[in-house]
Amino acid sequence: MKVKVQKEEGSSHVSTLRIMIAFCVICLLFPLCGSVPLSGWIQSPGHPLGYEPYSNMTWKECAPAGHRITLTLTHVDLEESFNCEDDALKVFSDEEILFNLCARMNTKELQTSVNPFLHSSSGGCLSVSFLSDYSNPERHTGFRGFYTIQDVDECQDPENECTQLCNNYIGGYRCFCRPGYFLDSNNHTCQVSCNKNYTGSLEGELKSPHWPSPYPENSVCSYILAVEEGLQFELTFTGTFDVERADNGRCIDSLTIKSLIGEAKTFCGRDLPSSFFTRSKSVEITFRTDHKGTNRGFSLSYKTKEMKCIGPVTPASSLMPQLHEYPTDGKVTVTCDKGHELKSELAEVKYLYESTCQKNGQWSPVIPCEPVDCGVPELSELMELSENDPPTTYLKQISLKCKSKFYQLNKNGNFTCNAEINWVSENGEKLTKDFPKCEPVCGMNTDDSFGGRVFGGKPAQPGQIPWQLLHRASPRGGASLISDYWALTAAHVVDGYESKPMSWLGGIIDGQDTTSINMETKKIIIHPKYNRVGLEKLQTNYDNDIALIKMSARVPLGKNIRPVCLPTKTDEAVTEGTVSGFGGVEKKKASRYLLYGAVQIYPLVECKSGGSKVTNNMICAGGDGVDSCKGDSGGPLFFPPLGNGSPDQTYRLTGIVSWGPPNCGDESYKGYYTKIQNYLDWIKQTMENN
Ligand SMILES: *[C@@H]1O[C@H](CO)[C@@H](O)[C@H](O)[C@H]1NC(C)=O
Ligand SMILES: *[C@@H]1O[C@H](CO)[C@@H](O)[C@H](O)[C@H]1NC(C)=O
Ligand SMILES: *[C@@H]1O[C@H](CO)[C@@H](O)[C@H](O)[C@H]1NC(C)=O
Ligand SMILES: *[C@@H]1O[C@H](CO)[C@@H](O)[C@H](O)[C@H]1NC(C)=O
Ligand SMILES: [Ca+2]
Ligand SMILES: [Ca+2]
Ligand SMILES: [Ca+2]
Repeated sequence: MKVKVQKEEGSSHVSTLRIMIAFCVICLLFPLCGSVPLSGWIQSPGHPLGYEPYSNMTWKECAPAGHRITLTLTHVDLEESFNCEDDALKVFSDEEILFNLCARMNTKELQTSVNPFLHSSSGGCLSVSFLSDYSNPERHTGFRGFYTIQDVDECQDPENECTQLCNNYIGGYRCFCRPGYFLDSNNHTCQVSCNKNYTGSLEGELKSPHWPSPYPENSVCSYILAVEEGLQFELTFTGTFDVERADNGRCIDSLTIKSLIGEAKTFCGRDLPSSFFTRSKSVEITFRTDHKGTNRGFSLSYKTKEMKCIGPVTPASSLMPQLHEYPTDGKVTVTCDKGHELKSELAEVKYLYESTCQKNGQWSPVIPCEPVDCGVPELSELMELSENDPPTTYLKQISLKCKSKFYQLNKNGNFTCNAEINWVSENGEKLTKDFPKCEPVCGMNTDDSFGGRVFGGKPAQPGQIPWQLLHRASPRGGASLISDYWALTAAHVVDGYESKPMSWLGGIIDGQDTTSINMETKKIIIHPKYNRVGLEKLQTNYDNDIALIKMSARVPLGKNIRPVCLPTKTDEAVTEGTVSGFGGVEKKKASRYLLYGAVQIYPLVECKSGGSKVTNNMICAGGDGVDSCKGDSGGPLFFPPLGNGSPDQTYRLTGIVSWGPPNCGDESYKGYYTKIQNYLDWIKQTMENN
C-alpha cells in the first residue's frame, strides 16, 4: 500500500470542522505556509466506508530544523483486540512508538489522552503505520487525522535558556542582552565589557563594574597594572568588599591577584582584605562572576613604591642581617638550616653563600638548601629494612628487623638520619655493619602441645629439643647448640679432634635420618684446665670437662634447629631438669632415637658414689630410672624440665653430660654433669676471640 495524503478534503463531522478551522488559523499566522508542505490529512484506506482485511498503510513526515510535526487524530474506529494484535494504528516519533491504538475512540478521549502527545522532536520525524488482519467481523471505518508543521518556541525550553532575553522566530530563536551587556561568543550568555589595561599608570583606583551597585553576572574582567623595573605596587582595599562566597567558604565569584612571582591570591566574602605589596612590577587582577546574586564587589587603590626584597631567599635557611625587607642591591648571607646543605657547585662552602636583592625584587643567586641524605645503610645478611625504599634524608627514620623469626635484634631497630649524615639510634648509637645485631632467639622449642613433667626415657618429637646435636660416628656423643655458630660439648668427647674437622648433625630425632642438617667444625676449643691424668695423659678425672665447637658455616636455624640459652651467673641453683641424648638404653650401647628424661639434681655432698673425682665444677643428678649413659656424653641437661618452658622462662643449659659409674640407671648411682654456670666468662671470651 502507498502513503495516502489528502489535502483539504471535506468532512461532515462538526468536531472535525472545528479542528480544521483551528488548523487554518495556524496556517495563516505563519508565512512559511506556501513554501513547505505545512499540513495535510492522512486516513486509512477506504475511509469513511471501511477498511478491507490485509490493509497496510504507512506514512512518514519529517520537520525542517527548528520545527516539529504535530498530528491530530479526529477519528479512530478499528476492530478491538487484546493489545491491538489484530488491527492497529501505531504512531512513532523518531522510530520510537508513541501509541498503539485500536477499537473505537471518541473525540473527547482523543483530544485529552492521545493528541497532546502526538508530536515529533525539533527537526525530527513522525510516522504512522496502519495494519488490518485477515478478517473483519464487523465493518469499521478506520482512522482520519491531520498534521501540521510548526515552529518550535525554544524560548519556552529551559535547556536553551538565554541568560537575559530570548526572541523566538520561525525556524529558530535568538538571545539578546540588556543595555550595557554584550552577547558572549556562545550566543547565550550576556557579559559586560570590563577589561582594562592600566600600563604606565603610577596610581589610581580600580572598582568592580557598576560599583557600589551590584556587579553584573557572567563576567570576567581582567585589569592589568604595570610600571617600570625597580617599582612595585601597594594595593589597598577601600570601602565595602562583597564578593559572593558559598557557605562552605568556596568562592562563587572571585577576585584573583597574580604577580610575576609567587602564587596568585584569591579573595571573596565580605572581609576587607588587608593591603599588600605586589613584589612585582606588574600584576594581573581578574574578577569573575557567575550567573546570579546581587553582591556589590570591590574597590581598591594602587600606588607605586620602590621595590624591596624579603626573606627567605630559599626554604630551610636563615639570613644575615635579619630585616623585614631589603633594598635593591642589598646583600645577605644565606645559611642553610641544620641538616641541610648546598648541592650546587656554585657554592664554595657547603652550607652558606651570599645573595643580592635585584631590581625585580628577587634574590640572586638562589641556591636551594637541601636536606642531607644518609642513604640506605649497609646491613648484615640477617637484617633488612622494615619498609622498601624508605626516604633517607635528614630526620627521616628507618626501622630494621631480622629477616628470620628465629633471630631478634639485640637493640631497638629504629634509626634517624642526623645532621652529621649518620644513622643514629634514640640513644645516639651509630648504625654500623656490626650494630645492632640479629641474635638467635635461644631457649625456645616447638613444644606447644606439651605440659607437665616427664618421667622416664621417652623419644623426643621433632623440634622439641632443637639444640640437641649428634656426633653419630665414633666417638658417639652429643652437644648443645648455643648460637648460630657455636655448640658446647664435653671435652672428653672431642679430645684428640682439635685439629681434625668433625661432622655434627642437627635438627635430628632419628639417628638414621638422612635429611638432618650436617655441620662441619671449624674449631674445637677444649677448656685449658681440662684435666688429663696418668703418664700418657690418656685418662681424665673429668674436671673442667667442657669444650666449645665452632662450625665452619652459619647454622641454618629453623623450627627443628635452634640454640638453647646459657644461664646467668645469678641464676639460682636448680633442683630438677631434663637430660637428652642418643645414648644407651638399658644394656644397649646407643639409641637410634633421641630420648629424654627428667632428673633430680642433688647437692654435691649427697653424691658420694662419685668418690674423690667429684669437684665443684660438677653437678650430680639422677632419678626414677632415668640417667645419662655412654653415648649421651656432651649432651644437654637443661632447665626448666621439658614441657615447662615458655617465652618468659626459656630453656637454659644447666649442665653437660660428663661421666657416671658403669651401670647407668642404677638407683644408687648418679650421673655427673659439667656445671655451665662456672664457665660463663670462658665461654663468652672464647666466642668473642674466635
Ligand atoms: C506493509 O508494507 C510495507 C511496504 O509497503 C512492508 O515493508 C511491510 O512488510 C508490510 N507489512 C505487512 C504486515 O504486510
Ligand atoms: C553564534 O551565532 C553566529 C551567527 O549568529 C554563528 O556564526 C556562530 O557559530 C554561533 N556560535 C555558536 C557557539 O553557536
Ligand atoms: C597593555 O598596554 C601596553 C601598552 O600600553 C601594552 O604594551 C601591553 O601589551 C598591553 N597589555 C595587554 C595584555 O593588552
Ligand atoms: C620504631 O618506629 C616505629 C614506627 O616507625 C614505631 O611504631 C615503633 O614503636 C618504634 N619502636 C621503638 C622501640 O621506638
Ligand atoms: Ca480485522
Ligand atoms: Ca523558533
Ligand atoms: Ca554571583
